[in-house]
Amino acid sequence: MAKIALITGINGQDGKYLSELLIKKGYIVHGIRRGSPQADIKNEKEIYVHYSDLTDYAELFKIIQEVKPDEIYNLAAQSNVKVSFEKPEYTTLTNALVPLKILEIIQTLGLERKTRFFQASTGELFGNSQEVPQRESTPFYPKSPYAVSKLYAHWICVNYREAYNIFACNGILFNHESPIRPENFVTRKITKATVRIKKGLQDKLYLGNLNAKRDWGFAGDYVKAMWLMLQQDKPDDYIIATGEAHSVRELVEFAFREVNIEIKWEGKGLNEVGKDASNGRTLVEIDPAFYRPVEANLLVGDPSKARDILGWKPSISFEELVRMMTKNDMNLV
Ligand code: F7E
Repeated sequence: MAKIALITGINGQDGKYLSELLIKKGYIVHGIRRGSPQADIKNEKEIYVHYSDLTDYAELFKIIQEVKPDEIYNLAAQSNVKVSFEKPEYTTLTNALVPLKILEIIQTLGLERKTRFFQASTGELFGNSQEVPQRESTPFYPKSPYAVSKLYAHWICVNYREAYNIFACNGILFNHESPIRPENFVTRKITKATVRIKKGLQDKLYLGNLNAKRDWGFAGDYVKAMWLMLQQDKPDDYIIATGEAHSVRELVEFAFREVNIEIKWEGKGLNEVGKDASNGRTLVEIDPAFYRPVEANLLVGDPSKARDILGWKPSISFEELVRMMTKNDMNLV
């Protein structure tokens, strides 16, 4: 019999990649999203879409009671770190309490033996951590309301696993991107801007902290790890990352190179600019509006445990990822 999966955040980047993967594997896929039934999403015909706000407990209860999924993937979140400083309470309600509600519903409905639960945890939990690269054993030190909300989600998942024997797993996901990444994340903001600048549709790209280093992988690889975690004999938590760190500055250089522009940096701090090396035109400037009140400087994960136990490894390098995204934006613009 086909397995049944329920995905929250079905219309987000990861929801789209994961639903495609599960449909290929023969799953019956249900998804939850906000909005109204008139809105359209890719794959809609193959997915049973439930339109619901996840903060509505009664509705969430009814959906899980009706679907009785074999696997639940909690991918819905207020996932933007910068926005979490402006909307800390909303971020907490969505990111921390929704996984708690799902775990409570699994238990209340007596689905502990049937339903396996995946929680999209995050490399942001490590925030200010001094250990590089970060492992499953590295102490957490969250640096944003987003990361603090995800810390609660992470631990409630561990707690319900230990207390009630629920098959619950945290995927500690480092940054993962794709051509469908929204523009309020730095990768897509940069790839789209380089293409628009190249085509004369935009003058400059304004960015915040160029020195932050992140571990950027391909979302299509990361959803495979989510699925693998739920197929094991035992539930556990795994870091999903590439193991390679790059700065935002390098990301800018790589993306411009894809459109044959070499960037030369001049100045310091807020006055630093990125110029087209061939003609001296300023293409990148700093706008302090994109700075965060505090942030993690260097996040890079060690995916050895996922490699050894899940047999998972990333298939796409940083350079290939930037190329894939820039090429896609070239076709779109
Ligand atoms: O920022 C810097 C910014 O917003 C990356 C989410 O998926 O991954 C993501 O969180 C870096 C940061 O992602 C701009 O300060 C500079 O250092 O693309 P981002 P994020 O905050 O790392 C983690 C693992 C998650 O769990 C999250 O849900 O880029 N940066 N200038 C900028 N960032 C943005 N967005 N815009 C800028 O102009």
